[in-house]
Amino acid sequence: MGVSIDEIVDLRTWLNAVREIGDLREVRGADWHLEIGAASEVNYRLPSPAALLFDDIASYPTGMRVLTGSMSNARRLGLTLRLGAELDDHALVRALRGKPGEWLRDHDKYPARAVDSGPVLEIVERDDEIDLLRFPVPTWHESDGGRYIGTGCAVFTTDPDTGVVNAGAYRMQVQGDRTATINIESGKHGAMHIREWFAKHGRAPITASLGGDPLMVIAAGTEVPTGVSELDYVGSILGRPVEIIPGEVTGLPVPASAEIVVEGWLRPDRTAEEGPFGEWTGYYSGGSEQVLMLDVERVYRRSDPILLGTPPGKPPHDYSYMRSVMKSSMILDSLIATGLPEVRGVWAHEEGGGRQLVAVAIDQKYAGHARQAGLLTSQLPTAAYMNKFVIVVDGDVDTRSLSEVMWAVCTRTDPAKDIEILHQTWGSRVDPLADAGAPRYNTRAVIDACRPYERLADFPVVAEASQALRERVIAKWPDLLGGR
Ligand SMILES: Cc1cc2nc3c(=O)[nH]c(=O)nc-3n(C[C@H](O)[C@H](O)[C@H](O)COP(=O)(O)O)c2cc1C
Ligand SMILES: [Mn+2]
Repeated sequence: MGVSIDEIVDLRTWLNAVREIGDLREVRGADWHLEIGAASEVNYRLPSPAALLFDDIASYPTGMRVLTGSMSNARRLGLTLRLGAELDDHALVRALRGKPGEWLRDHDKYPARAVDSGPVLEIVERDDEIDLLRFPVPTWHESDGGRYIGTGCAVFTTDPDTGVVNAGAYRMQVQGDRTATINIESGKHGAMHIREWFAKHGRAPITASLGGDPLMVIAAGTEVPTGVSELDYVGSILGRPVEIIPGEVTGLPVPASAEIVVEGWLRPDRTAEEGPFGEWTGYYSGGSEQVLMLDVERVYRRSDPILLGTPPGKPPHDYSYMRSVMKSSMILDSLIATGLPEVRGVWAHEEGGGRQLVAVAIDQKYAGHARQAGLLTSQLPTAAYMNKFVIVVDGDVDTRSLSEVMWAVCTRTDPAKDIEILHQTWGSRVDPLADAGAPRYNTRAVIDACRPYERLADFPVVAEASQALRERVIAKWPDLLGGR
């Protein structure tokens, strides 16, 4: 089944491709209040979740739609990254080897291109014509503080000195007809741009795309280095520039093929209470904080727009699979780049949000190899932030399978000598265990779940059928045993 990746130029053509591979389900009659969020959550827990396109949403006109589950399996994530829809989890990570480095290296060959028109200009709403709740913005989780219009979003800011555009995925909560808070962690590029604009000009210009090709969310939600525009990074992934239209009031980019884009200004004194919101750690966060609030002056949209929802929550959540794949490939690349030999695989598990639990497989070549792999991994710049557990397994163990990894821990780890605890390592404010106001250290464990090196030759033999025997019986009874 040949889906032509080059034909994917926006969310509509992306949906066609997803429909063609049998991965799209349309859901009618859901309520924006909790039902879209809960139906999406139930879907993420299925073995291979489909993409859900909600239409005929309660009290909204047909055509005002919400999409979730856009990148929650290997087929759709592979399509979105333009790598193909035929890869499985490991093949996707392998296909990504070296790619983030290439995308970065080539980004300046694909600067975003300004154009005059595009589907996003189909409808332009100005000032008091604007009502953000014209869109079926979900209340995603039962204890959320409100309706989040920005989950699968890309918030554009600029560096006031260089003009370089940044795109970050930062959650946006509707606060009024024409206002929405934008919750950005203070170290992020968008937050730095906003602080610089406030210091120099007393306000900060913003555009935010709230629906479009999910590739933009992957770029906006991934740590692309400072000074590199995520727009150019997306151009580099696509091999062609992203087309943008300068916004009427700020001149900031409005992606020409987007579904919905808002534009306006942030001002230091315009804040509102934000949250709580069910977050990727699996807990609610926020609640009492005052957060900067965007005064929306323009809405650019299609007549039947699709809001791209990527709600987090207790994993698996909307983008936990994407995060795992991206993290796994970046950690694999950087671990191999250290020169460590015989690395067989890496998986940054969804249970730990792609950060807290990383499994690494090696073929042991010398005494100390396993410990070296674990300690190195735990401190790689791509893996160190918020990590809690690195588990090192032998190459016969599938890092992707928690069941296999934990079997190795149960049978190859001697807790008294095979668990190294590290102190004062790189933690996070969003760690549910973190004490408010305390320094953001954490502790972590490197678990050596490899067979002891000195016993490799005489360690008990694994009691399972050989691959050849397994394949023979599957071939003999394909209907019975062939399903995954
Ligand atoms: C779907 C999604 C939602 C996210 N929500 C937030 C958020 O609300 N606040 C935040 O600071 N980071 C959030 N992140 C993480 C940032 O987007 C990520 O760190 C990104 O690198 C930020 O861009 P920047 O590096 O250009 O600042 C989210 C990521 C994804 C994929
Ligand atoms: Mn950035």
